[in-house]
Amino acid sequence: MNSGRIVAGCLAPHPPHLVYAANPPQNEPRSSGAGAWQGLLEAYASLRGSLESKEYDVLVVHTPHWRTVVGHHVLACPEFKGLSVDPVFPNLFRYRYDLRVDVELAETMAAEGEAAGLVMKTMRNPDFRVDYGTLTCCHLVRPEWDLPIVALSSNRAYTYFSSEYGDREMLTLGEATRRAIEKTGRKALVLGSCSLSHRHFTEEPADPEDPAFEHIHNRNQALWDERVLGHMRGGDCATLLAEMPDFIDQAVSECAEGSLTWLLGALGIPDWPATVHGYGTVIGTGNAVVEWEPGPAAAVEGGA
Ligand code: 2X7
Ligand code: FE2
Repeated sequence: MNSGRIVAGCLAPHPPHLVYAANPPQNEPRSSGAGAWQGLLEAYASLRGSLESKEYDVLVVHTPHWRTVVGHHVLACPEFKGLSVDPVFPNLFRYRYDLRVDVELAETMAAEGEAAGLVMKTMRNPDFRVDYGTLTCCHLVRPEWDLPIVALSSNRAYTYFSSEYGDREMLTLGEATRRAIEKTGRKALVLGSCSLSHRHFTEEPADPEDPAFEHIHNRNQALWDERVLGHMRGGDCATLLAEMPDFIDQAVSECAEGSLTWLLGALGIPDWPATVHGYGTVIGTGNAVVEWEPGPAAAVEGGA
């Protein structure tokens, strides 16, 4: 029996503000420490604490900020090194990275996706600049960078076709990801790197970390985020998926890039409760750090 399995699946949003606030040596800008995003930083600390008891050998992440028009792309060089700058917030995120990729898993994911009818492409350019969605998410979950990663691009299916079609592609991609993890015998942490509601303010205060400025953009977004988190806590991701197109339309959700649906597909559409480590806003967007233990069926199939 193959022992590959998902050890946990997490919604792990990537506002670069959170890395900025943490002042790691890799990031050039220094924060004021004024404290605007404390709740979300604590949520990530809580997630890291929970993951300490789990053993895994790779982080697999789906990122909204590596956008591909033809197919789903996957990082597939053994190493990537460089400087990643957030194009919208260069004042907050100029991050030097030096990371390893699990190429065997990446190639197996591409093969499984193709076998399921998806267009897949392995990224073989060693000078490719890794996007800030991948880097921020992985840094906040495991700042040590001591494990390899695999990163998947976000295909434009939702924009070019429809949310319904995009969701179908991402569920298929999530299932292919799970099969690749099982086939290669990996113990994997899977990370959907996206915000929930996503309309944001278009101006920053003099100190971007000023807590007086930070709040949800509008009440509609807050209500949608509460509803979605209710489905996660209540173990009803089938209803969450049924409502996904409305959530995307009505709350300008970053789920339109597919990361959350891919995660739910990888986990087998959870009908068991998630742990919500915390929720908070960043420049008006709604963000939640959420963890699913693997489902009962996956735990049995995967073995120890
Ligand atoms: O990419 C992002 C995001 N998703 C949310 C908030 C702020 C900045 O960048
Ligand atoms: Fe984003």
